[in-house]
Amino acid sequence: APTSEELKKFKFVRLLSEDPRTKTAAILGTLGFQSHDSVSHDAVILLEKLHFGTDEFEMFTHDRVSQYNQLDKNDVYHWYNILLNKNEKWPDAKVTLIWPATETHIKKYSFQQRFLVCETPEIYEKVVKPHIDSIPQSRIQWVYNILSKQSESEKLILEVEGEDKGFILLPDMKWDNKTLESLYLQVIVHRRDVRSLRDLNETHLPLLKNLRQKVLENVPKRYPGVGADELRLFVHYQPSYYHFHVHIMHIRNDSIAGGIAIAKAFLLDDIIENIEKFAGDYYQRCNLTYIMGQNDALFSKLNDAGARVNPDC
Ligand code: M7G
Repeated sequence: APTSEELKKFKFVRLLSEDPRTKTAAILGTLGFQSHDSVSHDAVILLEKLHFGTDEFEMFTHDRVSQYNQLDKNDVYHWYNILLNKNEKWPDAKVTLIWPATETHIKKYSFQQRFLVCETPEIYEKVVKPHIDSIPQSRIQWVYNILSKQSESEKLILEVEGEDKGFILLPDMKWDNKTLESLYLQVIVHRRDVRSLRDLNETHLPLLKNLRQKVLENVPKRYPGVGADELRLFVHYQPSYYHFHVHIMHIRNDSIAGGIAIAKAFLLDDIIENIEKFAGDYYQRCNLTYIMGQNDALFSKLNDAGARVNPDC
């Protein structure tokens, strides 16, 4: 990984997107330095202003605040901008660097218009499946690194071994690993043959039920104060990565823009029930309606196939 000094060589190119509500932004730049190959590669930086740590709220009685700049006052109301003293314990912002970044990364994090599409089983077979087949395996190298414990192994929360029912539970890259209210974990399954929600059938019920039970049992133990009934377990359709994984998020974390939105997030409990109670091949037979950004390579293919939602579909 690049060192702090090397990271400072990042050259700003342009802002890709920003969200004042979540205090996040995605920035495109270039980065290159001698200890690597000296060539500048595209780099995407995801920037997030961090929440205060629980031990930080006493700042007003300590010397954490270095300066108050009064903005205005009205009756008993006084407002200020403040400058905080620096301290490694209380970082200001979190940076996720994607480097070297591909065109797909740049498109994913760029502002884009989104539309609803309705995917029938026929459209899945004709358009979506060939699209998934065309994605190089290298795009999910990070998943294989986790499963083989080459990366992030010190952060594993739980591993259940086994080809069929096995999985790994670990913190999501988006979590600050600290703020319980924004807890965000991932389950990544060991088996490599389930690419998305569309592939799930009754043979996967033992896997789905086991992982649901183990997650709800273990997460509250690991993070006291978080209840099993405060965890949202869901999968994305379409996902960005076609290796089956389940998102686990605290229900008060609704700041991940779009990530928990209806027509993107499908509740694990609903998935289990649909397969168990209604049909083993429910997800091979149903229509799936979801939101898709127009920068996504799949979007133009779905558009050509007439999958955009319209009054007659
Ligand atoms: P997704 O639904 O396929 O895509 O979820 P999304 O990014 O559009 O939500 C993939 C999830 O894996 C996201 O929540 C990512 O934050 C998370 N993630 C992605 N990468 C590359 C990593 C990684 O390298 N490590 C970890 N721990 N999580 C990651």
